[in-house]
Amino acid sequence: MTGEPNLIPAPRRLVRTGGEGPVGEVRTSVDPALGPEAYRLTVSADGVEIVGGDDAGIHWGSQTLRQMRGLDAFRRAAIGSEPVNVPYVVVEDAPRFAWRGFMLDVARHFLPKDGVLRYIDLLAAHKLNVLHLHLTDDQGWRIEIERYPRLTEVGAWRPRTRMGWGEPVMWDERPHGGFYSQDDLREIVAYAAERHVTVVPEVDLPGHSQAAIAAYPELGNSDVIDTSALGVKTDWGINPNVLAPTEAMLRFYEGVLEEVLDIFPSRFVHIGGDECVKDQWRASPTAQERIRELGLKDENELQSWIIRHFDRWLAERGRRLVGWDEILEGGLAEGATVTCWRWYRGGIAAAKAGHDVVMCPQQEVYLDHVQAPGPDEPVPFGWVHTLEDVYRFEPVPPSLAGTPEASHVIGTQANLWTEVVEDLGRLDYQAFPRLAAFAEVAWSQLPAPDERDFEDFDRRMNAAHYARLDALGVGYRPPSGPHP
Ligand code: TNX
Repeated sequence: MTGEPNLIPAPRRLVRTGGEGPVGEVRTSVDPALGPEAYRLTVSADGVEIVGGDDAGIHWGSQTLRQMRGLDAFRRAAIGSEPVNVPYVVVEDAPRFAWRGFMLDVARHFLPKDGVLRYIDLLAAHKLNVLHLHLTDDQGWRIEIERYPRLTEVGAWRPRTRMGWGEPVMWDERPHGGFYSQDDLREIVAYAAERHVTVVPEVDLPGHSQAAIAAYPELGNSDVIDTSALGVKTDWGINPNVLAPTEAMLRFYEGVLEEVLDIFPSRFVHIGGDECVKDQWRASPTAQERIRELGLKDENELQSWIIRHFDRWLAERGRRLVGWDEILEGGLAEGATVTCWRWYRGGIAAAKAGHDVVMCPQQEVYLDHVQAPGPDEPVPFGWVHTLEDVYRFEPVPPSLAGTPEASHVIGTQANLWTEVVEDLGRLDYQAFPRLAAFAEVAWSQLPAPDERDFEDFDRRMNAAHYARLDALGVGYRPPSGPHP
């Protein structure tokens, strides 16, 4: 007997029709009536058939079948010699959200291309379909821009790195760096597309830009500080060294974005917008002059002026701007979509104003945060988000649920910042198993948080899914807790 399929994420409907048989050739077809990304998987004595609402639907159906085929379907090389039987079933399935994302910060710690490709495989295996790549930050610039070579010659490298966030302050005294060539990124985009994953690039501005300023000091507020003395940042936190709000800066970033658009076909392009400290703009005669010239009220409106510029610029090129929820301050740009990270508030306001929103609150789905209370987690950072907490995360807050504006919540995303995630081992440990719970939240139609059957999810994890992650070679946090 093959037992229960124990699928993750849980499908809408699964009926066992009795019996089981080997998987031969899989017949596939498209029936648009099923809807985007939906599929119907039928396994019977007649063989296996997957009907998708589109090609993505067929792909997600094949991921479900893969789970039913057993562990060899997750290994790099099969070790079983017996053909496995799969149970006869009819599975009908469709995603709850169109944007089921994972944000990976490759700026704080660079993740070489192979690691990114591996994560694309892991996302696809969990029916997640957006990889948001955070490509630039104070601590590193990771995307080759041909017209501005110093961005990676200078901005991709730092001499040492602060270890952890807390006291005592410690440094690893090791050079760190790296970047993706444009060919690397094209390969990543194509690999993702084959797996129905869209790569959404992020170039963070006007805050979180010190690596760019280190490369091109004229981008910073040189009338306030000596920007030529700034290096790539080696420690963490909110940083006062931000871009100067000048026409020259806008032209520079248009040049950057032109190359970004050429590499990434994604409709959505993320321009950051988070945590831009306005102190230098307050002190800068150039910035103050700009505020007067443009007839703006304050520095928030000045940030908004920058974001609106790129909103229009992207729209003219058939793309849509995405930004963190700080872009609401000073007025939300007309076409903007918001990734809401500071609880739900900005997302609710944006949805009520008719903007699309991706919910990724820091209080719920920040996978850099610890996953258990107590002193034993290897990287003691952030609030506690246990596996159960993530399983009970609800992307649509009560004040939007049931209203027409709820349809503006186009999706949800788990974010993994990498200040304290320095290699693939740590990345796996922080991401899994929580990303499996998140995938179920993003895909499945789950009841309200309090009514969710976490025990059932946990049972499916223990009965089947941890073994799949083992077969995939994922170094997840063991359910028994970290190694001493
Ligand atoms: C806040 S979330 C940030 C990041 C940090 C993260 C650490 C967001 C848009 N900004 O720069 O890495 O907290 O959890």
